[in-house]
Amino acid sequence: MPVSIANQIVLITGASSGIGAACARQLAAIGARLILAARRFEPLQALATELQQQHGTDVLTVELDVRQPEAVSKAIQGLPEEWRAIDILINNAGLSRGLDKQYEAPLDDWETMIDTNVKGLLYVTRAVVPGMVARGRGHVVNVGSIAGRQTYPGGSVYCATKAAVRSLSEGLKLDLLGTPVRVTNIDPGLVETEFSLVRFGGDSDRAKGVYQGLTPLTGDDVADVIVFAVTRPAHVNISDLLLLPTDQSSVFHVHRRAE
Ligand code: NDP
Ligand code: 8X3
Repeated sequence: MPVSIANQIVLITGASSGIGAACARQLAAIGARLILAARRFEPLQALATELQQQHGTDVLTVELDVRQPEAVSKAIQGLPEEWRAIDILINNAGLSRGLDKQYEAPLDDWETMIDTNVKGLLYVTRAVVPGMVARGRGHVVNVGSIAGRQTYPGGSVYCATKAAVRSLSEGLKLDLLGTPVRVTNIDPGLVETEFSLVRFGGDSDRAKGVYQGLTPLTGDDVADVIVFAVTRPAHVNISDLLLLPTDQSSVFHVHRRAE
């Protein structure tokens, strides 16, 4: 049976679109209080207004670039008193840039992916988890990827960042042993969001091609599973999840129908 998380404080990074926004909608529907963080403030505000109108959700929006360690620390430490006791952290902010060969890719793409997906996730974890340990409650959900389990051509740095997320989830769970704080790593396969649009620098035709002929996961499909993980009883830790579309078996095996 699910445990209620009504009135619990959930911080979602990368809440301005895709999986993060879907998590926000589902968590609002079950009464959570939400801190929504991302770089783009307008979509965050629009989402906050939607959730306030639809569910009466208590929402705080935070314009934040997770690549900036001082800004992250300041944002968490500077939260209004009534928002400080974060119960659930969803480390979802992340991105891919390009699909270039390892020996040809622009260095800047690597910096962006490593700084966001690995270092950014670490900065937020480092800022939030000590409070969870001190309060004796908390749950961290790290959004990895199937790309962290299998490397594909042109994806080696993105894949490496997601393999790192998997290691960081494992390491955090080890370091938190003896505390009640839980850690969940979730590795989705193909999810149709803004992810491919960002990867291909706004080329929408190329982005659409990624999902052509198959039925990909939606942000809501991933949010469903995250909500399941965070609503288990306190003694249950869902540690590791691989979530694929039925039309996908591995990064290399995707069933596409002729359209
Ligand atoms: P989207 O592009 O739709 O969402 C990515 C989110 O990350 C946006 O809200 C974006 O907000 C935020 N973000 C990116 N960089 C930063 C930053 N420096 N600081 C703060 N926020 C940032 O893609 P998805 O929803 O698909 O991606 C969410 C997560 O899921 C990512 O970690 C991705 O790697 C992972 N994933 C995605 C899969 C897919 O197929 N789509 C599959 C497996 C995992 P903003 O631009 O406003 O900052
Ligand atoms: C996103 C899924 O396979 O496009 O992490 O890398 S994939």
